[in-house]
Amino acid sequence: MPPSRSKLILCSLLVFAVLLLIFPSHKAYVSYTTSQLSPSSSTIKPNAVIFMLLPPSRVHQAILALYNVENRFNRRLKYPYVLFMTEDELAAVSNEDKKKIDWITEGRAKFATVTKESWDIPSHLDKSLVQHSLESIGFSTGYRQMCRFYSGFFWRNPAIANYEWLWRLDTDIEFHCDIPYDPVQRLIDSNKLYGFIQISPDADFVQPSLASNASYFLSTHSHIIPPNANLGFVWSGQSGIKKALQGQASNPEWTRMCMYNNFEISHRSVWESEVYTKFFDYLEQEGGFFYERWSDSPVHSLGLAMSLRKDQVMQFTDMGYQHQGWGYECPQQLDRCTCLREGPAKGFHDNAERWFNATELQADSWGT
Ligand SMILES: Nc1nc2c(ncn2[C@@H]2O[C@H](COP(=O)(O)OP(=O)(O)OP(=O)(O)O)[C@@H](O)[C@H]2O)c(=O)[nH]1
Ligand SMILES: [Mg+2]
Repeated sequence: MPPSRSKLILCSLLVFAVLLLIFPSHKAYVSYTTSQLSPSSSTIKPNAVIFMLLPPSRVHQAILALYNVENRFNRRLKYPYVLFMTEDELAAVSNEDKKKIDWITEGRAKFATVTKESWDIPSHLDKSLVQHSLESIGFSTGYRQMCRFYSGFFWRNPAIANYEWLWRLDTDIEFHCDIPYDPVQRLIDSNKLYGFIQISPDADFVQPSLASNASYFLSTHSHIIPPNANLGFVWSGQSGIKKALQGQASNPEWTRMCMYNNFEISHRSVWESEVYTKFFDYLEQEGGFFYERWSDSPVHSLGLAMSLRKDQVMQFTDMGYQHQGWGYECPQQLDRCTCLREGPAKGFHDNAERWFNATELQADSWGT
């Protein structure tokens, strides 16, 4: 007797369900090629990921940050999250916390481990010098590992290696405004490669030789530096830029201006560029991530200044983004913001002009 119509439908549904289990839906995000960076159809979802690095002691803080990010924009945008930890750190995260994260992010967050290469103190370093630096400059080994990871490795980690747009957030952050648009799409539509909110100076006494090393690198690699790179962001005035190009600049010529990169949306080509990868490799050999406290914020900024033009960067000013309880921009007259322009937001200045109005090298000065 032939099977009834309803049995046939039931069977096909079962087969379909089994197939879905065996072959989960293919990647939900379409890749952009670099040539598609020009204005694109907003119906194509950017291939982007939001990622954080955190030790177990910051899991609760991360949960609050994720809840805020979901409420402010990502429940709508639905970007996936990757939460980076070392293997040992990950083993210390409770199932209860994992389930909370799963719930808050509607299953879009996954934990990933940092590779040993990107975390362990490199074997070519002198351990006694590292120890001396930890005692004299301060900043824990974990902090320095974090700075090195963000300086040279995050984009290479297998968990985010297939994403084109990389959106870093820290655990100690809060958005005071709803974000009703897609910031990644905005970068793409505007043909930008890097998005930031704020610029801050970093201290030089904890990284006494970073600037002179960057200047030496610049002088030995000037042939690969793009002609309109925004060198004036990190080197003071015409004379500072010229000295830097000659390999003779150090802290006095360094503006110490840094992208405040606890919020940072970047296209991976920024980090994969010949200039940036060679710059990081050079710094790594010099050992300053552990002999001093070279931070990822100035390292990124020195690298960006050597590789990007002013017009390849975008600032976001309407997010009410705050890091670690410090000063932030509470935008005027935006119903979607819940911040007060008193307290930490009072008198806030984002220093964005330090990138966009930076000194430009006179055309005939290159290489002189
Ligand atoms: N896995 C791991 N993550 C860390 C460690 N230290 C810091 N992080 C993460 O790295 C990010 C930046 O760390 P913070 O300590 O907030 O550093 P910061 O804001 O640059 O520095 P301060 O302004 O000096 O506090 C945060 O998201 C932390 O969760 C660590 O030892 N292990
Ligand atoms: Mg912080």
